[in-house]
Parts: sequence; C-alpha cells; structure tokens
Amino acid sequence: MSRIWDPKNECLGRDELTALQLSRLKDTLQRVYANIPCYKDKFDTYGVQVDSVRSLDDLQKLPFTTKEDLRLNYPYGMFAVPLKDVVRIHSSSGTTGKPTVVGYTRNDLNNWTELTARFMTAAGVGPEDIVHIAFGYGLFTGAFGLHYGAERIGASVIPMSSGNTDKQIMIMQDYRSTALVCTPSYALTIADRMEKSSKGIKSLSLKVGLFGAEPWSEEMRKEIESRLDIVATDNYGLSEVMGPGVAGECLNRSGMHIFEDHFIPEIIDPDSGEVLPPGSIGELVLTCISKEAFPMIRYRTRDITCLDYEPCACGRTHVRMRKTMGRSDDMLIIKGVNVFPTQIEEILFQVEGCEPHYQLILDRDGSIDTLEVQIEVNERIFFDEMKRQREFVNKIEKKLASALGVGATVKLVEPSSLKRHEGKAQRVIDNRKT
Ligand code: DLL
Repeated sequence: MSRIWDPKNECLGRDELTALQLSRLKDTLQRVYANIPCYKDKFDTYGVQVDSVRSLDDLQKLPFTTKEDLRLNYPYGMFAVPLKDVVRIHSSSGTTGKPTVVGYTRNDLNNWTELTARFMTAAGVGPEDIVHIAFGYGLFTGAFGLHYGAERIGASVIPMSSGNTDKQIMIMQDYRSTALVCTPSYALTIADRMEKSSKGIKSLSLKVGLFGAEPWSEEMRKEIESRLDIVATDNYGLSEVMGPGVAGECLNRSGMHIFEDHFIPEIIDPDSGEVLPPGSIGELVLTCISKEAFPMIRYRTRDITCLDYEPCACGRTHVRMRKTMGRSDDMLIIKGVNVFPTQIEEILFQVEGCEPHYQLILDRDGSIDTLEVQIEVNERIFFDEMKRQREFVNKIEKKLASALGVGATVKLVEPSSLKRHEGKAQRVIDNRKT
C-alpha cells in the first residue's frame, strides 16, 4: 500500500470533514457574493441569502454554475480577486466558442500542488521516482498540475511535453523513467510504437502510469497494464474547478477519492437538476471551497458518475467517484437510445483481434440515425479471407446490438490507419450535426 501524503486532511472523520466543509463553504459564499457580480445577481434572483446557508444540505438552495456563465463572463468576469493577485492563468479549449479562462493566486497554486502530490502519492509515486510528463505544457492544466505535484513529492521530473513519440520512448529508455503521465489513449500509442521497435517493452523502467483527462474503460486499463507492464491509475479534474487534482485513485483502484476538504461533490439528475440519493448515477456537480481566484459554486461538470461513501481499505475517508462513463454532452442518442462511447470501448476490448483504436461515425440516412464503428484489427486478422472476416464482423455487430440495444455497422480498417492523438482522443465524428 502506498503512503498517504497528507494523513491529517485525507483521513478526517466525517463529522470533522463536514464541519470544515461548512466553514469553508460559508467563507467562499461571502467572497463570491461580494466580488463576482454574476454570483450576486444569481443569488439575488434566486432569493438566496448567503447567511441562510447553515448546513451542507442548504447547498441545494443555491443555483448551478454552467459553462454558459463562464462564456458570458469571458475572460475575467468570474474572478473573485483583482488580477494583481493572480499569478497564473490557464484555459480550457472547448470544442466550440471561446475557451474558458481560469486563474490562480499564490495560495491556489500551493493547494493545487498539494492536491496533485496527494493523488500521485496515492498512486505509489515517491521521491525515488522519475516522472515523465507527456501532457502538453501550455494553457492546458495537465502538465503543469502534475509537474509541481511530482516536484513537491521530491520525484525527478522530466517535463517532456506531448508529441514526437519516438523521442518520448528514447528519453524514457535512457533516463529510466518510472512513472508515465499522459492520457490513457496516448499510453496505448506509446505501447504500439514500443512493440514495433526492436528493443521492446523490457527496455523501459516504467512501474506506474498516471492517466487522466479523458474517459477510459476498465478493459482499456487491462490492455495498457499488460502491454506496458505497469500499474495504471486514473485521476480526474477539470480546468474550471482546478485542473488535475480534484480526484485520484489509491492503489485499491476502486474509485477516485475526491478531495473533499477542497471540493464538495453532489450527484444530480442532469435533466431535472434534482440532487440524487447516495449511490445514484448522475451528473457530478462540484463546489470549490478553498479557491481564492476562481471559486465555482455548484459547477455542472457534465461528467456522469456515481459516488461511493463506503470506507476505503487505504484509510482515506474521502468519498470515491466511479470512473466516469463520459460527459452527458458526449452521450450519443442513436435512434432514441442513449449510448456512451466508453460502453462501445468495453465491448471492443473484449474481442480477440480488435486493436484498441476505434472511431465512431454517426450519420443520418433519411430520418434514420446510423452508427458505423471503425475498428483497427491486428495483422494476424485474415484481411485476405473474406468469409472469416465476415464472421468476425458479424460477431462484433451482434455483441454491440445486444449490449447497446441499437444496431451498428462494423468496418474493419488496416492497422495504424486511424488518427492517433497526443492529447485527448476524439472518438466520435457526428455528421448528423452538419
Ligand atoms: O482534462 C484536467 C486534467 C488533466 C485531468 C490531466 C486529469 C489529468 P479539461 O481539459 O478542462 O481538464 O477537461 C476536463 O476532461 O470534465 C472530463 O470530461 C474529462 N476528464 C478529465 N479527467 C478524466 C478522467 C483536464 N480521469 C474534462 N476520466 C472533464 C474521465 C476525465 N474523464
């Protein structure tokens, strides 16, 4: 079992934790009401008096914050401190429109570093490790977030950044990197490239992977672990709330501990906005209770998950969130049936011969939705034998239809023919929107 970075705060009893959360929540509400006109207007419109929040249940009286609020207040309208107190700015590139701009005070950066150090320690990283960071350094929060956490632990950090997979591999081999930080899909790209190289996986010293920034299934975890011969851990975060370091797995790997002394999680019904009882699957809503520059109240993450309040064997008391199924806005509605790309991934990974690279293409034939699943197959798969190929395709189509409740056409494509991504993978092309 790994060390606990901050035992005092990570193992607080529920009563102490609740008291701490309430006091930090009250402070934060005072600050956002006094300093952010968007919150003042919203609270006034909803008739919420900040002083009337006396328990954590009262949080439910407060309005949500959405990406639209951030868009309307672009770039600095949601900052609670003047820019002279902001020492770092990051942003998240949405798929459409202007990016979201987020800021950090010196204290915010310190807390952020502590929290990334927490989950990296929980994943088994220590001072003796050589941490290879293959996220892009820049406006994206991933690289800087984990960089400072690893330094605080005392590990040796290689700020490699993204791209140039061959060079990444050479550096990992020569510098003997023991921990790899990137998206899970990029970890597979590295595995593919390694397998093609003459030196093979044994030339690496990797022990652990810290993967996040995109949804990935348990099947994908198994694939990465066996191909890179490492323990693969998951960590979660979003720029609006802080970046990486909102939640991370311990080595029990049964959900990611949400760092509840800094964030209050809720699960809501994404349609009605009602808070759901513990254990329900729904949209994760997060409230920041320690941030100075950019505190979000009831921020709707759009990520679909559920929370587990059962004690964890590691001793940490913070609630665990299950691997996300994806974002509610990534959920595909195909002929009226709701499908998450990760459900398709689970199924493909179970089929011998499918490579873990796939693309989903949605289209419309008249008024009927169609889904084509393009799958790379490995070289051993009979491209030249039509009959066996047909049987293989039928098998996958049947599995997909029975698991998803909606039919899909499967198209096998040549190995290495689908686009590889250095950052977040883009699995879906939805031509219905054009
Ligand atoms: O992706 C922050 C991050 C960087 C997290 C590095 C972990 C590691 P954004 O670019 O703002 O921030 O994207 C946030 O990415 O709402 C989720 O939909 C998705 N996401 C992040 N981590 C995970 C994860 C960073 N472990 C959005 N599993 C979030 C599933 C994730 N989805």
